[in-house]
Amino acid sequence: MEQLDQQQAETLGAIADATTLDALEAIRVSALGKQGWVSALLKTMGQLSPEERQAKGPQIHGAREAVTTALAARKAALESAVLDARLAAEAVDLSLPAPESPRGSVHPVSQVMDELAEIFADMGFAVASGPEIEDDWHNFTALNMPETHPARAMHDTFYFPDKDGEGRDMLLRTHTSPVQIRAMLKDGAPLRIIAPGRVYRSDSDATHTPMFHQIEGLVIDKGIHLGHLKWTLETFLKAFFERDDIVLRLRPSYFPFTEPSVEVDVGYTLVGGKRVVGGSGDAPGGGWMEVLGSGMVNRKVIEFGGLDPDEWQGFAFGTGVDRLAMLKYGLDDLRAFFDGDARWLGHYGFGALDVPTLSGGVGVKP
Ligand code: 2NL
Repeated sequence: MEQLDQQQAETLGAIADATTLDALEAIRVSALGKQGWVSALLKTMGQLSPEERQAKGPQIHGAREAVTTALAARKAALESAVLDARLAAEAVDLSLPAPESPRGSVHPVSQVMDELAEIFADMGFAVASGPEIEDDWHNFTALNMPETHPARAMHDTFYFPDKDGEGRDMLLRTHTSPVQIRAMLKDGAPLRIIAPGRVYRSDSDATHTPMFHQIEGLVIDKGIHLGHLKWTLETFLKAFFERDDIVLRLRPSYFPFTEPSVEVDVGYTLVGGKRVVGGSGDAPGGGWMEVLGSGMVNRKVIEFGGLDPDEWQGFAFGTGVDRLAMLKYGLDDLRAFFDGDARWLGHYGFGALDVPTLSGGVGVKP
C-alpha cells in the first residue's frame, strides 16, 4: 500500500507538472488506461479475500478518484491557457479601418434628394409625401387649373380608365403640388414643407422622360411676402451649390397656382472655358440659367387648401431634382438616369455612407 501512495503522489505530481494536453493524455493512459497502474490494481481486487478487499478497496478507489479529478482540473487549466494564447495571437485591432465590401451605390437622384431634405430641414421644413396615383381635383382643380386647362389634356397627362370612389378622374400626378394641398387640408397653417418625389408626364425625348423627380416647397404663415421667398431660395441655392457667390435673378412669370409668379435664374461664369455656377450672369462670358419656378400662393389655392387667404399667405416653389443633380454633378444625359445600367451607377453613384452635402464641385456643361 505504500507503493500505491507513492504511485499516486508521483502521478499527481506529473499531472501538476504537465504543460501540454498531449503530456496530460500520456499520464492519463499510464494511470487509468487499460495497462495503467490504477487499472491493474483494480483488476487485482477480484483475487482478494473479502477482508482484504474491505481494507484496500477504499484506498484503490480513492486513488482512481484523486487521479481522475486532478486530470480534469489540469485539463481545464491547460485548455483555457490554449484559448488565452489564441485570443492574444488572433486579437482583432478595432482601430484598423474595416475592409471595404462594395454593395451597390446611391443613385445621384437619391443623393440629391437627401441633400435637399437636409438643407431644408435646417430651415425648419418637414418632408411631406403623398400618393403617386392622384385624382384630378388634388392634381389640377385645387391648383387653380380648371377643366379647360391645357395641361389636363391626354397628351400631357397619364389617365387611368376608371374613376375613383368619388367619381373623380384618376391619373399619375403631374407634379408634387397635390401633396401640399393634402398637407394644407390635413395640417392647416402655419406650414413649412417640402414635397419631393416622382411625377409623370406624357413626354419622351432627349431631355424629357415620362417619369422624373420634382421637389416643391410651401410656406404658409401670417404676413409672408416675396422677401421671404427670395431669402429662402437664395439660402437654399448657396447651400446646395456650396458657394457663397450665387447670384439670383428673379423674372416675372406665370403659373396658375401662384400670383405673382417668379422664375429664378442663377448666374454662371466661365472658368477655364467651362460654365460654372456662381457670380453675376452679366459678367463677360457669363449667363443666366433658370433653376426654379416660384411665387406667392394664389388666393384661390389657399382657399382650396381650406384656409382663409385674408388670414394666411404663403410662397411656393418647384424644380426638377434630376436637373439639379445634372447641374451639380456634371451629368449630361438624363436618359441614363433611368436605364439602370450598373456601370453608369458604379461610375456616378455615391457611397452609402457619404454625407448628404458633400461637395462634388459644380460643373455646368456648355
Ligand atoms: C416648376 C415650377 C412651381 C409651385 C410649383 C405650388 C404648390 C402649391 C401652391 C402653389 Cl400647393 N404653388 N407649387 C409654385 C410655383 C412653381 O414649380 O418649374 N416646377 C418644375
